[in-house]
Amino acid sequence: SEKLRVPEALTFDDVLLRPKESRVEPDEADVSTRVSRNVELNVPVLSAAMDTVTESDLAIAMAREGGIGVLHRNMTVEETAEEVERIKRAHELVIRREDVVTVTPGMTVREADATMEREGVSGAPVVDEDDVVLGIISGTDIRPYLEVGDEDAVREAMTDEVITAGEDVTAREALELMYDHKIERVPVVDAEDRLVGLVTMQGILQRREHEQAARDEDGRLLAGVAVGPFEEERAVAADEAGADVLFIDCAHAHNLNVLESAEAIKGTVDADVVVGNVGTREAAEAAVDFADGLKVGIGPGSICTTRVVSGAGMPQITAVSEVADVASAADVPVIADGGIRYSGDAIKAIAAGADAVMLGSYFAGTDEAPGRVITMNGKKYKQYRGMGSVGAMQSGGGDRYLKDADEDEDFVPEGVEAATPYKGSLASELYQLVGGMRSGMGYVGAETIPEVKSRAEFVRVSAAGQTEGHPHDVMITDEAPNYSPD
Ligand code: RVP
Repeated sequence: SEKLRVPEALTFDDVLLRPKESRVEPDEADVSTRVSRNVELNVPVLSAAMDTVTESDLAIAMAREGGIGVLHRNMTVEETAEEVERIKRAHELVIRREDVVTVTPGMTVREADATMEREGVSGAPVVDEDDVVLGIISGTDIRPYLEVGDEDAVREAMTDEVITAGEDVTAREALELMYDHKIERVPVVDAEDRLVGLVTMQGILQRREHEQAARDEDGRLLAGVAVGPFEEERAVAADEAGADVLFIDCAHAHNLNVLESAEAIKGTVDADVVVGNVGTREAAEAAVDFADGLKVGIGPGSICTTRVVSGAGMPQITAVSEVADVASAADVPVIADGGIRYSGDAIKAIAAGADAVMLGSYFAGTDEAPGRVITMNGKKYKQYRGMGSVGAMQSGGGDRYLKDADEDEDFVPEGVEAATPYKGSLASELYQLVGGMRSGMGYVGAETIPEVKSRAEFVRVSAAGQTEGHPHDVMITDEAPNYSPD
C-alpha cells in the first residue's frame, strides 16, 4: 500500500565517512564553531542539560576547555540564576568588589593579618568608609623586611603609593603593571578612586592555562541554560544573570504551543535562543525564522525510551541532515543531541550537517558531573538518568516529557535510570572526544568544521561492515581511553 512506501532513515552505525584526499594534519585542524547565531565555541561540544550531567562545576570545566555546558532545569529559578552567576564569576579577570577582601586603615596589623588569613588571601586593599582605596597591605610573608609591629595601625604599615587600574583594564595591561612595579595585585578603581574590583597575578596565570576557553565579550566563561518551553520566568532570570544561550528544552518542539512560547521568550531576552528538539525538515522550517539555533534529537539518547514508549522518533543521522538542509540555508547553527557513544559518531553528526554535538552519557561519569562515585563488583560508576525517567520527573522535570502531569498522577516515563562507568576528569574525556573528531577531519581532508559539513561523504555500512569496524576476533586485554566494547 501507499502507506508502506516509506523512506529510509539512517543512524550512526549505518554510515561511515568516505576517506578522501587530504593534507590536513589532525592537530592542525580548526575545530571552532558556532553554537547559535551569535555565540562561538573553540570546540564543537556541549554537555547535556540533565541533572546527572550539567551543573555549574561541569559547565565551568566545559567552557574552560572551549565548549559549553547547558545547565539542567531540575532546580528553582533562583538556583538557575545562582548557577549562571557561578559560571560567570569563575575566571573573571577582575574579581568583583563584593568578593574582594579589604581592610580599613584604623585596624591593627594583627587584625588585618587575621582577616587575610581567614579569607585565604595574601594581601588586601585598604579602603576608607567611602570605599576609596588608600593603600594596599601585604601578608606576613613579605612583611619582615618592613619594620612593622602587630599593634601598629594598618595606616602605618600599608603601601600608600598604590598602583591601581581603571575599570576597562585588559589582562595585558594588568600584567605590565605587575611586572613594572613588582606587585601581585592591582586594585581596580572608578573615577573617584573607589574600589570596584581586583586583578591578581594568580588569576591571570589561571586564565593563561585555559587559553582555549570559550568566553563572552567580557572575558567570562560561556554559560548555557535549559528552560522549559513555557518557563519565561526562568528564561528572564537566566538572561539577567548573564547566560549566553538559552535552550528551549522540549522532547518535541514541533508542537505549535511550544513554538509560540519559544518565540515569545526569544522576544524578551538578550541571550541567543536555541529551539529543540526537532528531527524533521518540517519542524526545522517551523522554527528557523526566529530560532538562533536548532537542536536535533528525537529518541537517540542512551537513556531514552521515547521510541519504544511512543513509537515515534527519527534515526539521528537522517534527522540531523534533514534539519541541516533547512538551517544552513538560513545560516542557523544545528546541534546534534544524543546517541553519541564514540568520537566517530560525533564527527559523523557534523558531516551530516551539525555545527556542534551534545552529549550526556559521555560526560556523566566524570568527576565534575553531579553525584558521587559508586562501586559495584569492584568497578566504579556514577549515576546517569534520563530527564524523562521516573526519578528525574519526580524531582521536578515532569513537563519535558509529560505535559500537565498532575502531581499525584502516575508518570509515563520516556527514560531510564542507569549507571555509567566512572571516568575521571572532564578535560581528559573531552580531549579524547575532540582528538577523535580531529582524526576524522584528517581522513576527510577538512580543515574546519564548515568544511567537514560541505566536503564529507558517507558510505552505507552493512551488518558485516559494522562488525568489521569494531575490534573483532581478539580478546581485548587493555582498555583504550577512547574505546570500550559496551
Ligand atoms: P546521550 O548522550 O546519548 O546520553 O543523550 C543525551 C540526550 O538525551 C540529552 O541531551 C537529551 O536530549 C536526551 N534525553 C535526556 N533525558 C532523556 C529521557 O529521559 N528520555 N532523553
